[in-house]
Amino acid sequence: MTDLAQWLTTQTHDHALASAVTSMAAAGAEIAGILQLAPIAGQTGLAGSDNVQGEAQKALDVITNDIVLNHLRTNTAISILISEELDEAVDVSSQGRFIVATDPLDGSSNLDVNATVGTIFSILPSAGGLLQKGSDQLAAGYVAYGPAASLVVRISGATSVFTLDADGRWQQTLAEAKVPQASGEFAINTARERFWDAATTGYVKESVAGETGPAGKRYNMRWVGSMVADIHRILMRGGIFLYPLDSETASKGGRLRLLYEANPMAWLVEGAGGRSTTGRQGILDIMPTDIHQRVPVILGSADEVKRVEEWYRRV
Ligand code: AHM
Ligand code: MG
Repeated sequence: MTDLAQWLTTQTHDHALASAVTSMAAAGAEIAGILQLAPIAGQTGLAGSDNVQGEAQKALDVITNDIVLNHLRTNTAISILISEELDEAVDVSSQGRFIVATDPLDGSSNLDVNATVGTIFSILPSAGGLLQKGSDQLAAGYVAYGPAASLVVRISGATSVFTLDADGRWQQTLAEAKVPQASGEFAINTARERFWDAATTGYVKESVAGETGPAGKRYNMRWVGSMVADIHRILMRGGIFLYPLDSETASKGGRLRLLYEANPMAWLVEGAGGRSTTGRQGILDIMPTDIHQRVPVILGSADEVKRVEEWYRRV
């Protein structure tokens, strides 16, 4: 078996970059252990504070943010940490060559029901400053805390999948994830239909029409409500994930965050042969204006994403 350290030597000659990925993987392994025992430790409730997005923080949002910060603080390759849970970017090491942007605990509303949550991260060159396009990422990854803990990571080549073993090591279980080009599965919160724009409505209507409709095939719908879980499914077996701009989220720019949700996921999905867009622009081409900026997110199997883009051109 190939472990993460061995794989990293095949992906980059830059030891500092490899160490940044290693630090996030180590944080993920520690978080996996904490989550397994959180209900016993009484950590699944609210922390009593709000984050910068005005969302109530769970105790574990705060705990996992501290775990990530502690792992990065001991790594002199890291200059700055941007986190969903921290209003401002945090200085780490003045000589550090890399910025890490993270959502330490994505989908935390799923904790109370013991469903999959995740940690998402993006690694950017310090030289580019806080606001850089997703295409400038040097590496990205997430950890999905499901029945097994899965680390999905990409430097610049393939998107690769690792599983946490009993000794706390990440063992490669899929060398190259490949998102199938075609799929019959979509993931969207359909309870928001009344807020959707014409393109989203058109795409979903076409999809639920089944074999005799314009899409000419039958679709299934899946929505965990945890981006990491929904996108992990798409990476493994195809499909499309949509959190589009809708009339309720339009004033904020969307629901999901560009730097630590949309960009790393788009980087991983594209590395696995999939496609990503806001509907009107490639996610990785967006020049950010704020570290906590929100954007519409549509990504997954290339044929399905192209069909949504086609709708956006039409309406
Ligand atoms: P979070 O970062 O506060 O956990 O929020 C992001 C999550 C995503 O994981 C998920 O795709 C989305 O919010 C779910 O939204 P909804 O409540 O509309 O189902
Ligand atoms: Mg999140």
